[in-house]
Amino acid sequence: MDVKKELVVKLGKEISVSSNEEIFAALLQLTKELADSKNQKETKKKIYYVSAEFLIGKLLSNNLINLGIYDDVKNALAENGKNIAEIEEVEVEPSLGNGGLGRLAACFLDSIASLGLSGAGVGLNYHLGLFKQVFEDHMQKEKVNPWIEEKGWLRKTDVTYPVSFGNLDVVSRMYEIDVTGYDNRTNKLCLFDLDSVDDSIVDDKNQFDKTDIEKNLTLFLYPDDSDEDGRKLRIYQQYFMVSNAARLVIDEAKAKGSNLSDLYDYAVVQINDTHPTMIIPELIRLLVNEGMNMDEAIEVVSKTCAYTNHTILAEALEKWPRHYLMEVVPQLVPIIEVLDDKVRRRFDDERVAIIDRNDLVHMAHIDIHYGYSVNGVAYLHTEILKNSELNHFYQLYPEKFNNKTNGITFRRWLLHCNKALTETITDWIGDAYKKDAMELEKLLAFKDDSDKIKKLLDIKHQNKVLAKEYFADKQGIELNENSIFDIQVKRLHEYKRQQLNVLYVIRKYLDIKAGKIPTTPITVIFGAKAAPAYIIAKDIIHLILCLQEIINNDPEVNKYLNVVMVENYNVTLAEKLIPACDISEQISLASKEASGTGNMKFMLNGAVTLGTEDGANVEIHELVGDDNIYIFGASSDEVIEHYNRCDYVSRNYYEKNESLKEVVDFIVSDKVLEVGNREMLERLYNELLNKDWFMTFLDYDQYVETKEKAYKDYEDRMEWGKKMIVNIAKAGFFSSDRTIEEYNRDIWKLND
Ligand code: 26Q
Repeated sequence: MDVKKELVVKLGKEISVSSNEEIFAALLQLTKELADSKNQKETKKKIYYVSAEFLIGKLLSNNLINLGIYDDVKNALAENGKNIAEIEEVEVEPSLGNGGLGRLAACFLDSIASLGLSGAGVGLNYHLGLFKQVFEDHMQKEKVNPWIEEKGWLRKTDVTYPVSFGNLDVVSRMYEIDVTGYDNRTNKLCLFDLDSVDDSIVDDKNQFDKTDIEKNLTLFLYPDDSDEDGRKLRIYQQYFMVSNAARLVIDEAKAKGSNLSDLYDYAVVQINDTHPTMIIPELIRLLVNEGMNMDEAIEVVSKTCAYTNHTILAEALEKWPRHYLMEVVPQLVPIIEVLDDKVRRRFDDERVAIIDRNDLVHMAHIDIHYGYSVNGVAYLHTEILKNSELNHFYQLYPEKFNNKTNGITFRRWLLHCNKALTETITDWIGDAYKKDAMELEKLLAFKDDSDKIKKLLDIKHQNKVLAKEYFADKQGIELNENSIFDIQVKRLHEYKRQQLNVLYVIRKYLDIKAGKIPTTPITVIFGAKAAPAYIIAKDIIHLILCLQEIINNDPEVNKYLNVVMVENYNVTLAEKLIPACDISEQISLASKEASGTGNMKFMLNGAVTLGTEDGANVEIHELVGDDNIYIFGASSDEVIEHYNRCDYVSRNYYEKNESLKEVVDFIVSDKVLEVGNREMLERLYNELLNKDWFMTFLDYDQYVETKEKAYKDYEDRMEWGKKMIVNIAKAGFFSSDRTIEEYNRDIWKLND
């Protein structure tokens, strides 16, 4: 295809005289046509990945890469004085996810299409997505975040379904977004919406009438720690999503010849955490409506649905009061009661009941009893599920439990975001690794080759310069490209322990003030949104922003240490920061981070991990070996022991440790109070001293010591470069292509 000619036809004029917006629109059209031509006939069995979140990021460049025309487009534009990076800027990033779980769903869609599997994502078309974060007075404020535009990837379809709630009947509409596979088929992401939803009911403080379901149903994505207020609306959203998904599954199966008793030969529904769990009673309800008897319907659905667990935090497991369900989805309650009744007849164990004594419906319990597979998302996570968190269930159904260690799509997280590294790797080992990620291991042959190492160090430096330019332009932030980029970007949560990193920053600041100067300057970079109702998380952001102000303006310190918190961290910013990173902070309290996927993205881009033995860090450690990772902190067993014995007392650590005491006291020192808010800082200080539920103080000493070691090792550039090579070479295991092959082999079995 002559890309240039196609573009000129679409533009109706020369590229050189077209605006960036016009070129974006033309590329959008071209991409959609090409994607369409790769729609393939569906195989008998299809995977439906049902998820409340799909954090897809911008799509233009990824689609061009997957369709094989990125370079042609880039060159055609360049010949006409246009820069593809500027065209990318025209696209608005949809924020249809909170974090890991939503981004994983997006990576999976890419891999499902790239492996040529017949599959679809099913979710909701949130009009405003997650809030946009801005900083005012050193605090997070939430603003609306519209993303739907006249010219975008969404296609309106004619598919509509009636959906009934207790007090309201509505008619849905399906929208589609093409999911292009890398040199393969095109699948669809199906997002359901309501025509009556009205963006204008949201005021400038992000507030709206929560009772007007017809107008608000798909306005927002709920943050992962939502307030009481939004809970009922979340049930409306969840039912709306699964009711549509169930209809889609059944309609498509029937169209392919299913008599519904064999539904599981035509469809597999992967339930992404408990948010889509109501699809189980809903499918049962629909099958019964089609004339099937209840017992058979339950059996058919149980052979169709599989569940993925993404969290071990007990407080994050969804439990809905039965009376909420009675109000919103009364038609499901008798079915859920039958499901509970059957469980109670089989097992005399309150802990595995679906409806508990307090009349709470445990969504995960529905999935485990009435799905045929339960998987965790990293080795350690699955072990903890089996041996402690879900042990009662594991005893009942050992055969259902399996591990699927997460992965990331290398198309976005290497080919797209790190062009220089991609080119160099291709130069060195050819491009087979683009389809078979394990080929990256060939790079190990170069780990003692000083020219190759110099080249890698050089690419890292270039990427720092690119990040510096980007953040200077977009956020007015100054980054020192000659400093160590030490990065922690992820949702803000106490278990992820941004506060531990902050304690280190204070330690370093005080050391520099006392004349202990680092050899190489350090830039500690944070990026994180806090759920609007998560008070302590917002206090931590406040402290980071105060430190940023104090440290970056202190002439004695700012030559050696800088603190930067980027605003509104999202997929686009991740693509700029990750390739520029030296040290990847993965410092969750062991046992709490199910997997993490940022850890994999950093590793693939040549950063070295500083982390605890948690989630997929355990597997990274295993792959790269002790010399190429910095591991510290209490083990998950020790942590679980502390919780069981209730014997962790943070104040004891504080009182016994001079360095720690000095650092913690600094939070409420005059220096910080001068720029910050007393109430917020004192609350955080007290929380750490009196509670510290995620054991920051327990790991403080080891963290400081290990980080100092990493900084010192960084000085030996050749040795450090070797660590970078090993990390990149060993990252192949974390390709989501591998993960999806395993899902297909063990759970979906699409090609049987
Ligand atoms: C629940 C109830 C009410 C409102 C919101 C929620 C809610 C929403 C989103 C609960 C949890 C989430 C998101 C969880 C999540 O992102 N988990 C992450 O999943 C990743 C992919 O498997 C893992 O790598 C991370 O370790 C895990 O934290």
